[in-house]
Amino acid sequence: MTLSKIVSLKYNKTIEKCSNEEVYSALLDMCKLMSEDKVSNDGKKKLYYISAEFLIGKLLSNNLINLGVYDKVKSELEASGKSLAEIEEIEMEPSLGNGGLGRLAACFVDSIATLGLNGDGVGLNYHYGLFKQVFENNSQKETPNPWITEQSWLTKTDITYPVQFGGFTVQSRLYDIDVIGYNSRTTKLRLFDIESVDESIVGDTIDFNKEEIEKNLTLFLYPDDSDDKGRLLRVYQQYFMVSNAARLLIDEAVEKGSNLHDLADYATVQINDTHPSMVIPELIRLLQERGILIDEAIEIVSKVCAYTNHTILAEALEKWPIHFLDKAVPQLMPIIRELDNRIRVKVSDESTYIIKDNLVHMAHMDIHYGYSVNGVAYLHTEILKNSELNNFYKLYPEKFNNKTNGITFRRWLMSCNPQLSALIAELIGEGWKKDANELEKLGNYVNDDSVLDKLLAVKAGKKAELKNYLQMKQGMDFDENSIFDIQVKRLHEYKRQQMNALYVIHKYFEIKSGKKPQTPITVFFGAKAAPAYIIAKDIIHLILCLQQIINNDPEVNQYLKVFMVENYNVTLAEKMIPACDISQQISLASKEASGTGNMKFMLNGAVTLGTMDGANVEIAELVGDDNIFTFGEDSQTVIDRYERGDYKSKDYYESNENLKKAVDFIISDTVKNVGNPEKLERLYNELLNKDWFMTFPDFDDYAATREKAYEAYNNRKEWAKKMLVNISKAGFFSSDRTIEQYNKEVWKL
Ligand code: 26V
Repeated sequence: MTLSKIVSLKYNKTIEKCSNEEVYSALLDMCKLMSEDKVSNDGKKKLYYISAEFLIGKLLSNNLINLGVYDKVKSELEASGKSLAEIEEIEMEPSLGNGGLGRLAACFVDSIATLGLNGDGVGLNYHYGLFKQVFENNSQKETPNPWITEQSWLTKTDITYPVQFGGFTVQSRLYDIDVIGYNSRTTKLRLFDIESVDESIVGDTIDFNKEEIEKNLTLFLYPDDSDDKGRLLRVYQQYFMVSNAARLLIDEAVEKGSNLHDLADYATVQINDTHPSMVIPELIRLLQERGILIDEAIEIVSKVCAYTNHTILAEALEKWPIHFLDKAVPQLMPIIRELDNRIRVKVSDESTYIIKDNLVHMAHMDIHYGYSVNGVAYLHTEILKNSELNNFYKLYPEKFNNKTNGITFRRWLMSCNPQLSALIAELIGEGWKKDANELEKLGNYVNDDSVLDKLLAVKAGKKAELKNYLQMKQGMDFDENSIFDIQVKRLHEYKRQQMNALYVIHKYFEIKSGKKPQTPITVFFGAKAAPAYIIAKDIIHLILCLQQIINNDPEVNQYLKVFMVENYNVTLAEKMIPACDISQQISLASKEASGTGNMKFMLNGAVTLGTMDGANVEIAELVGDDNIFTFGEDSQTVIDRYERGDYKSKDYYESNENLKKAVDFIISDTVKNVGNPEKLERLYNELLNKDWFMTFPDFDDYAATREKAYEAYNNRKEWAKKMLVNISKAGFFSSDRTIEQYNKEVWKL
């Protein structure tokens, strides 16, 4: 049915006469109707991709593209004086994820649907999602981010389960979101909620009573976990998620004819990081309830569950105190103890035990009782095998495998960059939309001047678009012909936004002393810091102070500007990434498991400035040395340095004049005058006395390499070649490839 038909049935008027809100609502109806006509795979064995996060972003454009009606709808709207871009503004972005892990899950369900696999995403329906970031006095403040509007992509189902906690029971309710695959099939994102959720306990801030579980359970994603009450709430959330998922899985298997003894023929579970790990004891418990003896229940579950590790940072590997689990989910503790005891009998290496010092090590349970353990990039998996999880690798070498992450090209090229998509299609046809490897054909054009010019023109267009957008939305003003140098990702010390900021200070001094860049530079940051992560918030504070100082200094601001966008999210990513010239991927080598932003930038013709970390290593190998700027110590050097424990940042500070000057600037009167001295001094001391993620040893190489990149940008033709090579080699990073590998080597659907 056409849009005008739906509009006329729904409102009894023409599109022209409708408000944007009415058109949006009609478009929602249209997509839902059209997706009913698509088939979903109903094969015997089904994947349950359980994840605490699905950072799906806005769905309208993406769904229109995947339904194959984007262009048609766009022109139909234009003919009626409406703009699809304006209508998109009405949709709220569901903020159901923190960053890479959640966005990866969203790309994966898109690919699962597109490839027509039998698999659903299963998670939670947080009403306020992650917080919304606002800046006040050059600092981050967190406010609630409601996203569920009266009419939304959520469909209420009649599936509901009682979920028992220590001392009380809540009733769940399942909501579905259709995940529409490209031109083919659909699948579902299944989000559980509690019936008794109460939004009214939240005011203007993200503080709320963390003990009223029956009201607050699904209000926020990872509520502030700095105190015990917040951490305990997270345990309740996790159990609620997996208990529902496990029951859904069992019900669906039984309906298809499983006698539960053969459950592994009907279901496989991917545990996305350790957040859903309790699904293992919960499934065992449910099978026992249905009359299966513990030995067999364990054996069955061990054939169903597979685990993905997304980080080597020790502080991010979940370990729950036994007394938490005893309080929240007492029915699981005897099973977890039994699982631990069986390992203690079998295995002599105590470091692999599940319960140690009254803590339950969730990842250990996953590895012992799952059939697959995977890392998310080549280097990451090697580090897991050879260092972080080496003791487990020695026990179960056959369980370990790598699945380098990927991104969906539907959202991260076709939807966010239709101009580049059109140019690509003009050159190599449409085949790449189904098989991303066909992008390689672009390699034939690296010496074609007219193609290179067109590519530069597309980039210039996207830069102008971003300028207009940020001017309108965030009041920013900058030169669209400057170099757009972008670092957008969660704020974490290991990602080293602080090193980027130190370089900006260094550049500011250079310009002041008369050394001006040939092409002006605009440095963009975008990042949320966890509400309780003090130093991360101090880094944001420094960047916002630099923004105020540099952008208002007439001696400098024609050559250098700095911006930190407010509330960086998927919607902003879709505008910033296509406009980027230089993609900053500067984590301390060994610390970034993969990164997926790096892939999105490359696909949109940005050139990477990065360390040999995560998937950067694979990008570097694919594009070759001429088409990437790498710097910094390698992962082994870093790992060895941690092992020796002899890193002293002060030594570098004292022997490096440029670095010292930049670091000292943090506590200069210039910065203190626009900032908060306490925060600035805290950050200064942290760098000088700790610098745990070793920004100082890499600083000189980083600065020199960055200069090289800026220099290279000035040769426009050579730069355009680098852009084209990056795009042509990006095919490997399609999430369709990743999902095909998971299916072939792990799930076997
Ligand atoms: C979580 C936490 C929580 C406590 C404080 C410190 C901390 C640090 C990091 C994390 C991240 C946990 C898992 C995660 O999001 N990993 C990301 O997963 C992406 C998808 O695989 C991957 O591309 C990123 O490199 C990886 O950081």
